[in-house]
Amino acid sequence: MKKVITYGTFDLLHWGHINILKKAKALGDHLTVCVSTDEFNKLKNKKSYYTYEHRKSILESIRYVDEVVPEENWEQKISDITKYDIDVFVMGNDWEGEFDFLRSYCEVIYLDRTKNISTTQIKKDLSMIK
Ligand code: C2G
Repeated sequence: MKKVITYGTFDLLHWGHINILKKAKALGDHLTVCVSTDEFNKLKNKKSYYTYEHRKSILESIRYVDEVVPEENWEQKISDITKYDIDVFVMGNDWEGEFDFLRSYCEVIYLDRTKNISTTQIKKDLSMIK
């Protein structure tokens, strides 16, 4: 069984997230999503609207997602690849090159981001509504 993993906050889930999850799953037979905890988001200078538990339950409802586990720090990726027996690591290409060090452990694939959608843009647009 070819296992794929991807990482992210996945806040205010949108079709850009769905696109990458769909494409990531298509690269194998099983997709693990490592979703950032609220504490780790602080390290990423991100404040998510939905809590970790809610973001996890939303991701678990997606047909392309087989397993959702916590991302608690920047250093866990190498051990995750062993722990979850991963064959393919996938990230959007805003991360192009950042995770090439993982190539000695598994395949590393960067996928094109979906244009014209982001959680930041959603928050900005919504803040304009009086
Ligand atoms: N994404 C995308 N298209 C968008 C928006 C996001 O393909 N329009 C992808 C990102 O490239 C990322 C994934 O969706 O691969 C999750 O996006 P975020 O939740 O913003 O993830 P990020 O904060 O970049 O966290 O250790 C890695 C980090 O946890 C990544």
